[in-house]
Order: sequence, then C-alpha cells, then structure tokens
Amino acid sequence: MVPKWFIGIIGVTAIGLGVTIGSAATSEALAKGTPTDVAVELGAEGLTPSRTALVAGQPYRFVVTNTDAATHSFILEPADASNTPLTMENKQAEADGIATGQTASVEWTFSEPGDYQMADDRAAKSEPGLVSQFVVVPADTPTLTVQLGDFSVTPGSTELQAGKPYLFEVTNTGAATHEFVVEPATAVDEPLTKVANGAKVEAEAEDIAPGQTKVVLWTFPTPGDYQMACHVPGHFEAGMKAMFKVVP
Ligand SMILES: [Cu+2]
Repeated sequence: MVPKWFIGIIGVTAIGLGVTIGSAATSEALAKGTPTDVAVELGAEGLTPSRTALVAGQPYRFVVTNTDAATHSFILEPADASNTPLTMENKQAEADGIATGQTASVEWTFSEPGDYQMADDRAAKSEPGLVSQFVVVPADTPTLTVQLGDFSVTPGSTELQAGKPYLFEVTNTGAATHEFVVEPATAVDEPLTKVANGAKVEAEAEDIAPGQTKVVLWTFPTPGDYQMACHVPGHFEAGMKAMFKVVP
C-alpha cells in the first residue's frame, strides 16, 4: 500500500522529470546535430513549408506530405533552377513518387548560404505553383528565440543592430493561435515592409499554432524604437507586445 503523499511526490517528480528530460534532450539533440524538421505540405495550392529561412551548416529534415490528388516529387535546388537537385557526395536532395496521402522525408545540410527553392519540377512546367523559394543564411547569423505565450511576447533580445540580418525563430508556447508582427513602437498592426525579388514582404508570421515555430528573417535599415506584437483580435490589448531598440 503506497501512502497518498508518496503518490503526490511521485506525481510532481514525474512532471519535473518530464520537463527536465525534454529540455536536456533538445540541447543534446542540437549538440549531436539531430535534424530540425521542416514540415512541407504539397497540396493543390502548391508547396507550403513551415520555415522559409534556414541556417547553413545545420541539418534539416524536410517532412513532405502530399495532400494533392496527384503523385508528386520533391526536390531542393538553387533558386530559379529547373530540375537540378542539390547533390552532396553521392546523395541527391530529392524524393520521388510521393503518392496522395503519403509522407516522404529528405535530410539535408546546406553547405552554402544563398537563395534556394523546393519544387516538384516534373510538374512545374504545367503547374508553376509547385515551387516555393527559401533562403539559407550564413551560420553566424544571429538568431533570436522569441516566445509567444497567452498573452505575452518574450523578445529574446531588446537591442539589435541596424543593417544586420536577424533570424527570428518564433515559437508559440501558448494554447491560443498567435501571430508575430514587427513594427514601429508607436504603430498598431503596421508591419515593416521591404521589397525582395520585386515582391512586397512584410515583417510578420501569421497563424502560428500552439507548439509551432515560424521564422522571419529581417534586417533593420533604420535605428529606432520597435515592437514585436500579436494582432489577433484582443491579444495586443491583453499585453502581447515587447519593445526593442535598433541601434546604429
Ligand atoms: Cu496572440
């Protein structure tokens, strides 16, 4: 017969252990170079990756799920290439014949920073939507670990440097869906913008589900006061903002 107080302690210890094991496993995994997952949906709407900015020299595993009615292939290649998968030793960055409902994975470490794309090139000629561009940043790019809670923003850093690219890794640690917007300190839902490859890009990541991580790569050309905020209705008012400075 185990006394009730003992069960209580076991319960608490188990929770404590769970958390400890969880975080220890994460740092150990990073040290050993266990790949970071990049979920990719290959659907009727095209290719939707969970991350659009990766870091050179770090291992990734692209977990590609085909939700479309047709069979597709998946390749990683330089931006604007056509059916030219990256190669490493005798390995090619591709997965062929992914049937409807199937998931395939491709593990890859990018040795060089640059502009890349993921594509189903065999279909790309008739379906240009099956291409999605992403960037690989140099290994020494500073990364900010941003946490979105219910209802707070933990910015990771409160002083950044102008003219330097930063990779914001934004994780939703809350129970509600959040978004991540970078804007001037006095603004409300006016994300910073830039033009990249002729298209307007906003400094934000929308629809971040609980537990999900999205990334935003941003360079601040102008010093000043800024904030990271969530503009899901009511969240900003509930405290979802964190101020930071960009110094010259
Ligand atoms: Cu929110």
